[in-house]
Amino acid sequence: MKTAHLDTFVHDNVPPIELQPEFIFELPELEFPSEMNCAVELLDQAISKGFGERICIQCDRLTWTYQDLLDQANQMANVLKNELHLTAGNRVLLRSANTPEMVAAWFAVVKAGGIAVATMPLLRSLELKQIIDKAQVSHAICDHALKDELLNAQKECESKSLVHVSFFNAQDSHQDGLHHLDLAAKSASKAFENFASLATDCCILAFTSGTTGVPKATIHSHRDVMSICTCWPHYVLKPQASDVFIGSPPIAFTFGLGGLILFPMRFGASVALLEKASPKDLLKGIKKYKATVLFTAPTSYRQLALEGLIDKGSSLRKCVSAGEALPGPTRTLWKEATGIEIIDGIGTTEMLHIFISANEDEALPGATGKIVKGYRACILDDEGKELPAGEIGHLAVKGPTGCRYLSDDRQAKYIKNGWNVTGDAYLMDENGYFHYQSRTDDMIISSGYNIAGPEIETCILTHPSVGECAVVGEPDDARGAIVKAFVVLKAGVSPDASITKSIQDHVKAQLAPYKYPRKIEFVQSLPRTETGKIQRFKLRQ
Ligand code: 3UK
Repeated sequence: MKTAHLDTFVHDNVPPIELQPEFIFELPELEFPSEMNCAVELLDQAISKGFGERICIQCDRLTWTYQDLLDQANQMANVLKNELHLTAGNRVLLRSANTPEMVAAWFAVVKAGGIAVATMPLLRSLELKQIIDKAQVSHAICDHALKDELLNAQKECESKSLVHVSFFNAQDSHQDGLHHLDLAAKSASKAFENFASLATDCCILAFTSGTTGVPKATIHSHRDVMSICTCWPHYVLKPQASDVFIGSPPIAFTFGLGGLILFPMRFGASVALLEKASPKDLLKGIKKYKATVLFTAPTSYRQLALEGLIDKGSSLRKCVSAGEALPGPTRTLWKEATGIEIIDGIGTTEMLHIFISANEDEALPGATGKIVKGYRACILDDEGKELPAGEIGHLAVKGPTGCRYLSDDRQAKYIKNGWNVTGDAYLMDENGYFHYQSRTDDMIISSGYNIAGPEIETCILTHPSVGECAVVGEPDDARGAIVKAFVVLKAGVSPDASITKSIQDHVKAQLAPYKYPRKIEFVQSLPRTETGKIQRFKLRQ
């Protein structure tokens, strides 16, 4: 495999070919030219298509057209190249909430042939340090308000690879000794000579911490980015140029990168970016920007619906849920409140975006959906053999994107016979719908029974007093493990023995009796990752 990069660090650290998944390009629209830069495809091409004067990004502070974003990105790219000595293949860390400047910086980096390493704003110096060392980051672009943790991380790094740090959106930037990308960009040229990358060159490293452990960096190329823009959005989401996208996932989470930046731009639509995205902030944003396409996680849908924050009169027309399994009761609540059927989809950082999903017409409550065009999926047993319909096993998928960790032993665990194995227990039914069971390592084995926590969670969520819940296995001498539920009660309900019994009876009445939660602990909130996932390992401790 060749590269156009001059700095070949990532290229030199891709997994060996025998540990890579099989890539398939069965759709004609996935035949990309060998030379391609996805930033040019999505941004410069939008101007060529005549979208220049359309709104691209809005936020509290400003509105940018496609032309504005191109100008900003080109000016930043010139500064990166001419002042900060960016070389093709260098890794550039981005640290910001979801802001227009973060998007401009992302495009600037990718246009210049750099590799964007977007990070979540809540990360602390220790976590940033791990990322900088792992990816050998040479440049960082950071919102001035978030500078302290980054500067600390830079000092603490073993590798000393991070040499150029630049800031934007400083309130008062006079002679503070720091480099200010936005100020420098003002006097730079709006014309930029885009880097002629190969389609297979890396353009982003997406970090994923999984449930525990040292973060892994997944390698994605220009072709991967264009592939995810081609498959799920065209065949499932089907947005229009008039759509206004909004949502909660950070751009550093590939769910957010795709849903809030890449996909709207692919269709000439626009995005309203929120720096904070609690359910209340989302609601305010939906009203203010008359948003039509919402991307968020299951809990956010549940909260918006339960608290009566949303109604049928909203501007929304499409709602996408990912990151965690969407419980049937949450789908129903949302439909009752808004009249909208949620589009569920499972994606992973390794696969870059969604590969199993169903649109509004095909949605089947309790199932994630069917395989997205361009991908293939099956269920494997523990030995890696394909299982027939109806049997629970390991979800395996392949398509135009796939898992490539940057120098990481865990690569071998994700790939089986060319399939990407996501770590999820699923079953496929006779109609090709995929039904989520649990994470494979979260399966509870009690008295010899395999119990999938999410099934019990779904049942508990239909209890009228329950706000949120999570189910884990608790070690037990007699049974191996017992089912334990952590429950957040709805406002105004107080925890006592009668509620415990009422929830237990509710489960026993609907599921096989061995599945009922023998223990229930009431909590104020559930521990979650920044991407909205319940941290079950914390509950098990
Ligand atoms: C779980 C789901 C059931 C599942 C992601 C959309 O979540 C994303 O990526 P991550 O790497 O996590 C992947 C894991 O999350 N999961 C995600 N979506 C669903 N489980 N139903 C779902 N709809 O365990 C999976 O293995 O953080 C999601 C797009 C891009 C993404 N990166």
